[in-house]
Amino acid sequence: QMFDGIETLRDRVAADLARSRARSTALTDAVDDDDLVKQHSKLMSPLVWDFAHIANQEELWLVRDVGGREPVRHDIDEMYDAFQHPRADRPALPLLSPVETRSYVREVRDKVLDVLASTPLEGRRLVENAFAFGMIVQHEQQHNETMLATHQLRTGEPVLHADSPPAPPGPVVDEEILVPGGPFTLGTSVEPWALDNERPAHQVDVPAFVIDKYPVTNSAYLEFVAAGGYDQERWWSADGWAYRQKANLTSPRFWLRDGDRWLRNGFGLVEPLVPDEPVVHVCFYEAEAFAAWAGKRLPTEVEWEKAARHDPATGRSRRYPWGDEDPGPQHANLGQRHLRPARIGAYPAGESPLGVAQLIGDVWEWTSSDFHAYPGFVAFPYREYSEVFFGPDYKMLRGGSFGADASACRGTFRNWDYPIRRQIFSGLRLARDARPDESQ
Ligand code: AVJ
Ligand code: FE
Repeated sequence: QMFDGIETLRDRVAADLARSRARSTALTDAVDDDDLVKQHSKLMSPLVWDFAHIANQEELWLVRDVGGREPVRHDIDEMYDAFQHPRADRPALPLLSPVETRSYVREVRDKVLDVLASTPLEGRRLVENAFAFGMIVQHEQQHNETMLATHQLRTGEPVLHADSPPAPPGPVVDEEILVPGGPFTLGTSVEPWALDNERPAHQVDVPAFVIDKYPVTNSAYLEFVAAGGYDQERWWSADGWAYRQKANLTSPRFWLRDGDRWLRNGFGLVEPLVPDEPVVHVCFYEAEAFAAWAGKRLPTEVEWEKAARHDPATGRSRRYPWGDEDPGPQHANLGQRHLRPARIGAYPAGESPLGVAQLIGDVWEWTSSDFHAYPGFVAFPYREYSEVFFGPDYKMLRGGSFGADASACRGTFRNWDYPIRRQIFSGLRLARDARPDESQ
């Protein structure tokens, strides 16, 4: 359905592998060796751990499993197993040095390219084998986004550089959009690289609701801060208020107060807050409190996906808000092309049929939903990818950020994190129930 032929598939996998590796290399070459092995925050791994973990997963899934080859470094599997060592403990491990890591990463990749050239990608093995490569590309890109968040936490002079995102091409009118009630196809059974938790496609009935055209901006969020929202318990859930007190939250992470104005630190560059840029680095509890203060609520995960994928003209769910075409630079701010979210209105070509904008890219959007399996879920290729995280501990985020790569972001893609996390590139969009007079 999606590949024109086997050689196109092989070329596409090779190109995606090269692209994710160029990004890992750039993120690790940007800093010196001390910086690579150091822990910039207890929330994150040293960058050198992520890099070797990327190669170790690639070795496990592609060299050993798909390729049936001998292990490259069986002895380090345990050290780079995320389930064996929490992030806070990783700097104390006898990690491979930066030099050893780079040579391990290269050795694994050489074998992977050899496996790719000789692996059957036809008939019954296409799905399994191609998926393993796609999963590994997405895995590297997801860790690249995590490494980008580590960069945001490091102190010192800026080391990453990128062009500014596009400006809105015309006047921007923020508005609410009614999403009519009725059936919608959630998830996918055909998207080739969709992970287990996005499957299978199934119909859900979604009552009419209203969602904002754009994500919440810095200026809107600043009104909440200025109105004393962080000191007014009534906007916060019980857990949210307890965390706000414990962590002494007073504004989004990386905001700095300078007299009567606010600045923001983005990758070491301190500058005035851009009013019409989506707010980023808020945790779920802050998102929830802001929504309550604004007289609205967060969308559920299902509502978010319906706003993003539902085409009322055909009743069909699209791959992306703009259609079935893979994301291009005209559609969305993805892939670390820019080091910040784009101002609202910057991507009219990325709007959904109902006119909801910037759902993909810019900032991950918190939803009110916990992480649950879709009916008919089958863990694949391993329980530890999703299944062990199901339950009430995690909240779902949708849509990807400027740091998410297109290969690891689609209309069906589901991300999750603890409700206290704010070092990720997370923002929000507001929703509300439709009034009876609206939903006719
Ligand atoms: C889907 C982003 C929550 O980073 O923990 C990386 C992705 N899984 N390695 C994570 C992942 C295994 C995962 N998230
Ligand atoms: Fe991982």
